[in-house]
Order: sequence, then structure tokens, then C-alpha cells
Amino acid sequence: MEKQTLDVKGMSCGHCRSAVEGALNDLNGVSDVHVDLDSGKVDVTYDTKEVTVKDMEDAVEEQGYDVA
Ligand SMILES: [Cu+2]
Repeated sequence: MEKQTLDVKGMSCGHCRSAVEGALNDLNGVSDVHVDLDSGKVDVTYDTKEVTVKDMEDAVEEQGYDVA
């Protein structure tokens, strides 16, 4: 398992947190997601054989948030 921190712009409330967490958890290979709303940091634990950072960024962007 690897860990990656995404820098997500535009999350402001619990709904945003749920949307981002849900989108990432839906990806095969993602085992843990932690969103810090204040900083916009999203810690993801994942299996490099099943999912890429690009997949994660795309999933977050599909929810309407930008990844720095
Ligand atoms: Cu929100």
C-alpha cells in the first residue's frame, strides 16, 4: 500500500467532504481516504497495482473540485 496526499481546492463543507471521499472510495484499489476540510489535504491509501494518482485526480475533478 502507498500513501498519497492530494491538494484539493474548493471543498467547504461536509457535503464536499462526502462527495470527495465517496468518489475516491469508489475506485478499486483505494483502501482509505481522509479529508481535512481546513487544509484541503486528502490522504489516500491505495494499491499501486490497481489505481493511479491520475485516476484519483480525475475522480475528484468529476465531482467539481480542482486538484492542485
Ligand atoms: Cu460543500
